[in-house]
Amino acid sequence: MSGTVVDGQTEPVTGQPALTLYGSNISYFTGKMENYFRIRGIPYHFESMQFPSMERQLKREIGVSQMPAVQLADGRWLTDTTKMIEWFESEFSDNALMPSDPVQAFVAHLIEDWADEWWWRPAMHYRWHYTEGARFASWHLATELMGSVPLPVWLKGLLLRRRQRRGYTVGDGLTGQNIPAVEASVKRLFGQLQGIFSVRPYLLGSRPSLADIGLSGPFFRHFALDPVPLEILRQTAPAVLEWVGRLWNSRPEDLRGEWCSTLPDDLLPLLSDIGAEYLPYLSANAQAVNRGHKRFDVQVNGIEYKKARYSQYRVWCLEQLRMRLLQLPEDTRKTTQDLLEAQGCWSALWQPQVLPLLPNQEVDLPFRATTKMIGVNEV
Ligand SMILES: N[C@@H](CCC(=O)N[C@@H](CS)C(=O)NCC(=O)O)C(=O)O
Repeated sequence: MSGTVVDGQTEPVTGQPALTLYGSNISYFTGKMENYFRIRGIPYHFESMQFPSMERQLKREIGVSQMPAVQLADGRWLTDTTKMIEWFESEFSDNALMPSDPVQAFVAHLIEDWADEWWWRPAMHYRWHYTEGARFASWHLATELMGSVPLPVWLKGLLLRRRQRRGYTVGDGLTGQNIPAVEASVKRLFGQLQGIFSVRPYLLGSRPSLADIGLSGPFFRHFALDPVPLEILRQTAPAVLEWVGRLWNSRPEDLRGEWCSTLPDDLLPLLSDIGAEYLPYLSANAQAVNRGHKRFDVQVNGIEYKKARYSQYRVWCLEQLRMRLLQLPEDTRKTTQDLLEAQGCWSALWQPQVLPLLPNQEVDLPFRATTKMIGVNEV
């Protein structure tokens, strides 16, 4: 599947497109990157990644096999949505995706990171646990990405379902016992966002920010696409569905709206969930990596994840959050610390004190990754 997207319209591929976005049109991080390109008005040509044929090329060009990957017109390859967005943003002089208030700017980075890393598991759960979602997604991916594999589509679908469950759902900490609580946490998020998008169009004002782009990852190609969470959204959080469409339809002109003057109170429950769930998980992951454990049990906010997969990449995510805090000017750092402390987001950020990073881990992003988000094929 391919097409050139210019100004929100899909057009037949006629001329030489500026850059190529390789991925899948039902992928979490590909969808996030597309939302970014559209908001910035960056034209791109979409190509579905082909497996297994592209795997070697991806490892050669970007160090790992993951999606999306971007190839620039000059032939260079890029990976990792967070660092790609940062790189493209450095080409603009207006810093238009970041709120002018540095405390809110830090919160935007924190929300992006949380959206990328924490909502991945529940998004994968809703897709691959329920037959309805798993049938849809496995048929789609088998035909979109694995057309050259000489096996019947039903068998490719079966292999995909097994791979995704082993790698990302029951193989990454979900159990019959914790699924109801994990689903309840997703519904709580839907409710919180329903409240926010009922009173303003985007998370931090009347214009989209990096925080909205981050949350488009779990929402655009998962919660608002997969049958089970989509029905929950329709019934309980239609303002969130409106936001998904609004963001997808946002253009560079929409970057002229207003920011909220101070951090809105309705974002505080999101921060306190980050402090109760995501940051303790990040810290437990770093401790597991420190001890050389590839699997670990972790209890956060009353939910026990069993044999969750370690992630070397997420050790780096924690380091990035610390670095962003330490880079703030002293008075802003103090205000941000007060805010984070009040929402229970402070102490987990600093544990363990020394992070088990690999030598030069991720320093070459967005051109080259050291690690994948999760070692999906590792036993
Ligand atoms: N940190 C990366 C994560 C990319 C990622 O993990 N993408 C998923 C698909 S949406 C993937 O390629 N997984 C690799 C696999 O399943 O082998 C980013 O921001 O781009």
